[in-house]
Amino acid sequence: MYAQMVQSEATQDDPEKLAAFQARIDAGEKIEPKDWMPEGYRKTLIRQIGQHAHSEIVGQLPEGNWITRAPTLERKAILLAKVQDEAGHGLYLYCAAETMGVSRDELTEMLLDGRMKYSSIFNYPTLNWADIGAVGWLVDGAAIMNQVPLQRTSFGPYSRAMIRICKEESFHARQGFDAIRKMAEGTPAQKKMAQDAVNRLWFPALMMFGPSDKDSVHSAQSMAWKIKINTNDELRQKFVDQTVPQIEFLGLDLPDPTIKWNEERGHYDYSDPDWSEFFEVIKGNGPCNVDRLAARNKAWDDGAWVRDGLLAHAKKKAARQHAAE
Ligand code: BYC
Repeated sequence: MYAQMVQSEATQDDPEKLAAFQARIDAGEKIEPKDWMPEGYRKTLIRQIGQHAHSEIVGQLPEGNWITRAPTLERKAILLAKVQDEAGHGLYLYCAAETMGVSRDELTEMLLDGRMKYSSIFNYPTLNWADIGAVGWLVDGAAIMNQVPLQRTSFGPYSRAMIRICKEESFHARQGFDAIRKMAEGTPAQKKMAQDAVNRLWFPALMMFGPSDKDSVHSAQSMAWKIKINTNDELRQKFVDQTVPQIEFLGLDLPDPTIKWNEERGHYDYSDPDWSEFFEVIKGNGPCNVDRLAARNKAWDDGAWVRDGLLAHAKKKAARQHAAE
């Protein structure tokens, strides 16, 4: 049932109820879990919040890989805290999705068997320490650009989760910028590593905002429902405008030679990522898709005894309480 739920917004709802619902959205009201909502609204939120939760969880893998190899104790403590925060973000988001009537186990199963997606960015490898700085700065920076407007999303539990998440994401982006700045100001070899990380992660970071507006299937309906506040291209442009001066501040070369300030538009011109690569990555054919899903499947299987034990304990406790009543 939920497999179908994450596929399409198209449903048949009572036109009067639909109109009243849209009026609430247009008036800026928050929709809460027990309120009436179109099935398409519910499906879209389960798809988006679920995908977002999975991204937070899978996003721990490329960074977690570097905890044991952080260059100093301070960097290790910071990275450890960041990776733990991502787990917490996943949990807030799974809880928000659960209010829509889908369980966390169902969502997890859909991730594990490939029916649900997670952000394309996490299918790229983190090859060295400079990549960890670049991930914090560019990837969390892109995530913040997307997530700050989502604090105003129309669904109450999602909006409230985003408020907490955004506070922590700001710290994540700052620690990433600080790590990459240290490398950019370091030895020629360190500066070269920083440049290489920016060159490799720039276009994958741009892909995080989704396909261009002309190819985005869900944007129009999601914006009408105020699930999304901005289009994919609007946010991508904001990210470019914010990040180019930061690259220049670091004394690094721009990763895309076509980047140029456009006086007339008041924005930087830039090149789009290779969209055929993006669509391959989200189909499962990126550099790390197989490894990421294998790691999540292994973690799920290895944790089965813990879940079984907890469930057995809860059942026993409930039976004891029942007998005492
Ligand atoms: N990766 O019609 P569209 C983070 C899919 S950061 C994979 O524009 P929509 C973190 C899309 O799902 C990342 N798939 O879709 C940071 C749809 O396919 P389905 C998490 C993508 O939903 C640091 C199809 O392409 N953030 O967690 O209107 C450390 C057509 O796209 C991507 C969020 O998830 C992509 N990049 O807009 C740790 C933010 N882009 O579902 C963790 C919330 C598109 O029909 N999500 N697709 O099969 C959103 O804002 C929106 O879902 C998107 C896409 C902007 C991503």
